[in-house]
Amino acid sequence: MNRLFHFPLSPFSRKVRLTLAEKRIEVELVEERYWEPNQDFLRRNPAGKVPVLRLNNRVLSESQAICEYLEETVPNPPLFPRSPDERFEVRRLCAWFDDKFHHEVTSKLLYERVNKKIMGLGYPDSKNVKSGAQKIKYHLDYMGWLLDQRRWLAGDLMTLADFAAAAHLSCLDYISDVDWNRAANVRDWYAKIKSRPSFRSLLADQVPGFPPPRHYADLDF
Ligand SMILES: N[C@@H](CCC(=O)N[C@@H](CS)C(=O)NCC(=O)O)C(=O)O
Repeated sequence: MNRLFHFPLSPFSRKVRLTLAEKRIEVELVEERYWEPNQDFLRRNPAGKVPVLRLNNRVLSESQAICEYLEETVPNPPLFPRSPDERFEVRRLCAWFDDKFHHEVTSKLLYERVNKKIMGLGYPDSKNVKSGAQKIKYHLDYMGWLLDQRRWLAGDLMTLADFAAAAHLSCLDYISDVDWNRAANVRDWYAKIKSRPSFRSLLADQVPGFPPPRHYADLDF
């Protein structure tokens, strides 16, 4: 049985879930409390991070490496364009969201408000929350600027870059930390992604103690 060891509000897990669903690869989702000691989990991924995918008896970790492996082994539907220049742009933007956005926004808002509580690490640090709330504005503006020139973030096709971005933003939307009124084209982009069948399982996620706001699963938010 193929399995994805994940955590519902892990953006990296979400990127892989979206890729698997787009490519219609069925997996059983196994929730992993990665912060608790677990030898089995460390054997699967010595880095101690989710997501980990068990696929046809292979154990795969690192979300970008997993998604690129899936792209190569199950090419349809493609989540990368053909030309090296366009593929470069997809990879650049995946790194933008998984490195820069993650460091400046996701870790400052989601990890402070939710992960700390779940892991028993105390209260949010208000300095970090303030910084994340400030920085997300710049990222939404950057996305708006990209979408002024392109239909999707990396070009005229929907790609893994859109899923990387949507994975982070959907986690933040779960805690109402995205101002969708800031840029109409970003809101329209998210509405398009959110209405894809691959997004359904993300919209059904529930984290005990943190009920999502009503708009989170609403396609007409
Ligand atoms: N580069 C990794 C990052 C994965 C990651 O940081 N996952 C977080 C959960 S969102 C985690 O497992 N953190 C545990 C840790 O850093 O020890 C990937 O893309 O898979």
